[in-house]
Amino acid sequence: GTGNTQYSGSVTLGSAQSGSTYNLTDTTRGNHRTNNLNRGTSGTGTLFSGPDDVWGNGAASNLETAGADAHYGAALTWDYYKNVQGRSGIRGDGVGAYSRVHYGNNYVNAFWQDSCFCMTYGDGSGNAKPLTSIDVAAHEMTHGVTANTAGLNYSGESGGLNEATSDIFAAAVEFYAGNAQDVGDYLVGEKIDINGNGTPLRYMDKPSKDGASKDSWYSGIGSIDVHYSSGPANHWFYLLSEGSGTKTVNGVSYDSPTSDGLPVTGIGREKAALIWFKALTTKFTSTTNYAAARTGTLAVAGELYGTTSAEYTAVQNAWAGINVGA
Ligand code: ASN
Ligand code: ZN
Repeated sequence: GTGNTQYSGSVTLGSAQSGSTYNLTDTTRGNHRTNNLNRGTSGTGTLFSGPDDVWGNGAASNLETAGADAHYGAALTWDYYKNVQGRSGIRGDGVGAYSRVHYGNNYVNAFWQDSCFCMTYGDGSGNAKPLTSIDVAAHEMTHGVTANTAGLNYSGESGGLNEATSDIFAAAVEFYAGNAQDVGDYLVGEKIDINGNGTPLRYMDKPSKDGASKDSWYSGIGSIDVHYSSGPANHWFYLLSEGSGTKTVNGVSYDSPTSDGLPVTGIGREKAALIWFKALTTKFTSTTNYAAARTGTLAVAGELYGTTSAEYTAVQNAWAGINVGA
């Protein structure tokens, strides 16, 4: 079908036909479905369906539009994990999850739940637009991947690493999508305008730009909110991908410092994401902290590229750049 999304323009959506009715079930992606909660806050909602295979009109006032965005974000995330990381679905078993849109009234958040194997999106409120952008969808679905792999506990340092994992793959999926209207960047939630002044929810090149996230590790970082203790790991991913200092990518300017003042040479976001995914799925556990994440990613870099490689050195230097040392 065709989705007329709010954030990503006109896109192709996976749908199913039964008789003269079409519905938002993506048969090529584990039957991932998108449901309408119609402002409710419980239950599975109602599968989007209708007489034609066109979904939404690009405006938030059309109830199908959020469904089109959420369905598209889920499809991109599915494709990213399958085609880039070799993982079929959130559990790796080829089975799709489902999305619920139009959760509650003026709800300014989105969330993943293991209990329903589903993700849920609010419509936003005031300046904040519906939470259905590509990066938010990838962030939430990645919570499902993390829960089904490392199982990083959602508190303390492991909680920050859990959040960072969702931000890292949110960026990776957004770049992978190559969508002209929602281009890849190292910002999280830039389309939502949650602050009403055009700024994103989070910055990966210099997380402290949001006023609360930390750029570097310090003892005690495990006591702050996991959406802020994610900062150093997001920063590590940026440094490893693009290197320190100033850079413009897809028209967005970045300026990434290091805590030790030493430069980091980037290895590209594709290799950085491969290293993080392999560490997440083969090294990390529920209690992995920053020091253990360093050890795990170095082990993976050694396995993938060798311990004398530029990639291995870059992983080392990126950790040093966020104050996680030997
Ligand atoms: N949107 C938030 C997140 O995915 C919801 C939460 O705090 N868990 O991190
Ligand atoms: Zn999250």
